[in-house]
Amino acid sequence: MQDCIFCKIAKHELPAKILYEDDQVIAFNDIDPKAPTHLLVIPKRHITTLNDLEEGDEALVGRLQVTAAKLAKELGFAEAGYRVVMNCNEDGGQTVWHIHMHVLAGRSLTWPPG
Ligand code: DGP
Repeated sequence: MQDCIFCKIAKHELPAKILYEDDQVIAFNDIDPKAPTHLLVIPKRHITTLNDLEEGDEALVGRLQVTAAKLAKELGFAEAGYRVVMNCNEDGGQTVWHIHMHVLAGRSLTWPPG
């Protein structure tokens, strides 16, 4: 997608603090962190919302979660704990139209979220 900022980050056309990358996913620091650690894990392929996932995307979605778990261990917050969130559409709070997994850590997170 030509105007998608996350596609541009995935293609290294926009700067981001990249923490992990493979052929299918990339993880980088959120530009507007809501916790001491706030990462985004995204598929490199453009998928606009969670509603656009299709049969066959199961492994890709699993890879996002496995990447989050790997980073949690590598960055040292796995044991203390963290939260994974994926927002979908306006009521879900989505503002960037390329699916992404938020990984929040580094403080005690309240529940329920606002
Ligand atoms: P959401 O509201 O769930 O769509 O989350 C979008 C997140 O993306 C939000 O926490 C801020 C982050 N974000 C928006 N633009 C950029 C950017 O250009 N670079 C980075 N690293 N993060 C961005």
